[in-house]
Amino acid sequence: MKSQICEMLGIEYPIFQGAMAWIANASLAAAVSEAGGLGIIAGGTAPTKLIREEVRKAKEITKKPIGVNIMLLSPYADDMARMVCEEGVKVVTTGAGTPGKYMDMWKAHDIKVIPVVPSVAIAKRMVRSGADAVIAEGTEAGGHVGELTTMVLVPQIVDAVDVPVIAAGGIGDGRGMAAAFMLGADAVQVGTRFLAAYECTVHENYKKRIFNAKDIDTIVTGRRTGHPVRILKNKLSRRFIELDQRLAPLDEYEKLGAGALARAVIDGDMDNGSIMAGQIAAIVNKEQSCKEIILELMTQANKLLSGG
Ligand code: TUI
Repeated sequence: MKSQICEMLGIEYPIFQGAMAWIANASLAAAVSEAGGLGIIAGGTAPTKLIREEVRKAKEITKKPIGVNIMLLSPYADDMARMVCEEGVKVVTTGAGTPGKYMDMWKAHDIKVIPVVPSVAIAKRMVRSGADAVIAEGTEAGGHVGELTTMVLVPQIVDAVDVPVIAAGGIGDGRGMAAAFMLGADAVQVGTRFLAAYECTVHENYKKRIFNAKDIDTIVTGRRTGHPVRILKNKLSRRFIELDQRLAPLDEYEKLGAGALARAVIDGDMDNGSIMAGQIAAIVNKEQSCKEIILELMTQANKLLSGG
């Protein structure tokens, strides 16, 4: 299953680790890259200095390629965009917006740019502005999501653009990976499954909630704000629903959401924290190393795709 994207990025397996804000740090990303996938450090809304340190730490752990994700809603996005050039990062993925204004700078630094896209129109726009590949992320994903499912989004984007397409959203094992390849994807991006990795430093309480999650345990909050976010149901998600029901002013969503992800990831607050997770959380049941996860996905997908 050596794909075009593996050649482009110099990786062994067509598996990206999803850029989970506050979670995907040097420990996780370096372990994924060392195991032959593409580890990605998530910029999230963290200050640039913190992420620069994570990039440097990761480079000490592995010599293999590592990506950085820039979340374009972050107040530090401009700074982060320069930092990846200064640190010699070779792969940048973006989320929650259009990175057009950074494209020339990144190209001048020989960076491969791979934006996450939630629709065909946005995918086409990204490719026109110079994207080397796109990540087609379905609404099954955790965190900030679009409307379309992976099943319908991936083949339509594959038909619409002439760059490699990485499928994301709802992929947690080799079956999902094989399905994504059948839809025309060149690689997959996996987030929630990597929460269960030994190398993932997310709070134990967060991991336990993932292990105990059932199929219907996630919900999309904040649709009214234009920034819908999929999280596990808890006290916080119920408070978001209350805001929807009384048509609360939009700044109340911002207040409720502020710092909520760090509360879950770092403090382990499973009531008032934002436990971002994809719909596939229910199949994630055991702790494994990144290497075990990647090899299991590859073995299972290869077997299915070869008719086994
Ligand atoms: O970015 C994500 N997922 C995320 S980011 C995040 S951090 C966060 N923290 C607090 C509040 C909100 C987010 C958690 N999860 N996924 C990639 C993604 N990108 N999903 C959807 C999009 C997207 C949406 C619109 C990409 C481009 C786009 O373009 C709109 C336009 O018109 O330019």
